[in-house]
Amino acid sequence: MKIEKRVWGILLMLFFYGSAVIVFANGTHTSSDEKSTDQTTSTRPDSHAPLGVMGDHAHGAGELMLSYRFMGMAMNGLLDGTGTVSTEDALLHYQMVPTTMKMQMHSFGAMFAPHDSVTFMAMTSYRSNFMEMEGAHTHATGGHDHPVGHQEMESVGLGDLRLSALIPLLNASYADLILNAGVSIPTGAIDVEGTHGGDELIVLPYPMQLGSGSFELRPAVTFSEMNGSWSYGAQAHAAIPLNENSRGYRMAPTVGLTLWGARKLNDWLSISVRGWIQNWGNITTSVEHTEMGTSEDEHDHTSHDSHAAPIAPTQTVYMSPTMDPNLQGGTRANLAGGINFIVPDRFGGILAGQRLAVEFQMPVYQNLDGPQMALGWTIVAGWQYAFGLW
Ligand SMILES: [Cu+2]
Repeated sequence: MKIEKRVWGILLMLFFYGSAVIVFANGTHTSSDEKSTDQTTSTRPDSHAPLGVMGDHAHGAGELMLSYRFMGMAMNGLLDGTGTVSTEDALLHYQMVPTTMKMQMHSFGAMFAPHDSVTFMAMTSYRSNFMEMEGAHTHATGGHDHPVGHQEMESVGLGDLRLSALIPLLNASYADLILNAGVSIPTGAIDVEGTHGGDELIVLPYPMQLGSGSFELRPAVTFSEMNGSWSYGAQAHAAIPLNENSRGYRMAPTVGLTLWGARKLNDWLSISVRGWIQNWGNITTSVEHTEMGTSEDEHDHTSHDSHAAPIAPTQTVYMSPTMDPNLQGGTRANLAGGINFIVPDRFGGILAGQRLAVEFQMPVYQNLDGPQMALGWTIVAGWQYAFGLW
């Protein structure tokens, strides 16, 4: 009953949030004479932000945009603050330590503008996570055909569903200011299980789960401007989880700021440089002294001794840093280079307006509550196509 109440509370909040959006939409409704100028700029390759930026543009009335985006991400090694921590050092405190992680995400999106004053956007994703770990101990159970202590974990499935309303506050021929009122619906699993060596199934650690488990507000505001062959923009964004999820934890809010500049080389190609900084906090949990790997009901920690070496006095209650809710937060600054490509209008037909874009991202500063896995690099590649329904 208690959970039902909470769900109703969240729905109510979403309703008010939605109402506020509609009020905003109607409020900006009056300046619609300038809207037609949008058509003249929308065919520029750089009229869409670098691919890693979401919700950067709105559409004209009756326009539908479909998109597909692939993201590949690699993480390597551990950081505590800004300093690296070796696997060996981390194993003094944990039974299991992650060494590498690979993430892949296929995102499918649609944008639709019923009116110039509002564009709706929906995005869902299919994710796969793969993590390699080293163990401090050998297992008595399970047949290993790999080096002792080496473990692999995998999780695959649907991510969270993102819905948003984009409200152009300013829509001039050269500049746009867009308010993004977004929400995230927890369609991604947070109870994916795997093994950690033996035959015992455990719930995989936080970074391996596919969703946040919580309803989130995802507000953003984006400004972009064109100046001759150049364009630039800025976006501030946040993700605010609203409720504790079904496993008794809640992700911390994330805030971020991104700045980019792009240069149009001709009518079909632009290149971009982007920098951004992001900060996110640790996980709060109402389940005390519980390892991620074990269920919420009472768990005798010594049961690990059935297949593990005795826990050294320096060891924490968490089997791995990835399972400690207090080792999930951090700050990261990134630099990215990108290319936007569009088939120009002169080609006509269904080819005109087809967009392809790529962005390659590297962190330049990472300060993590650790030991926590360090981000290596990210690549985003995608396709977008907008067309008028009326
Ligand atoms: Cu779009």
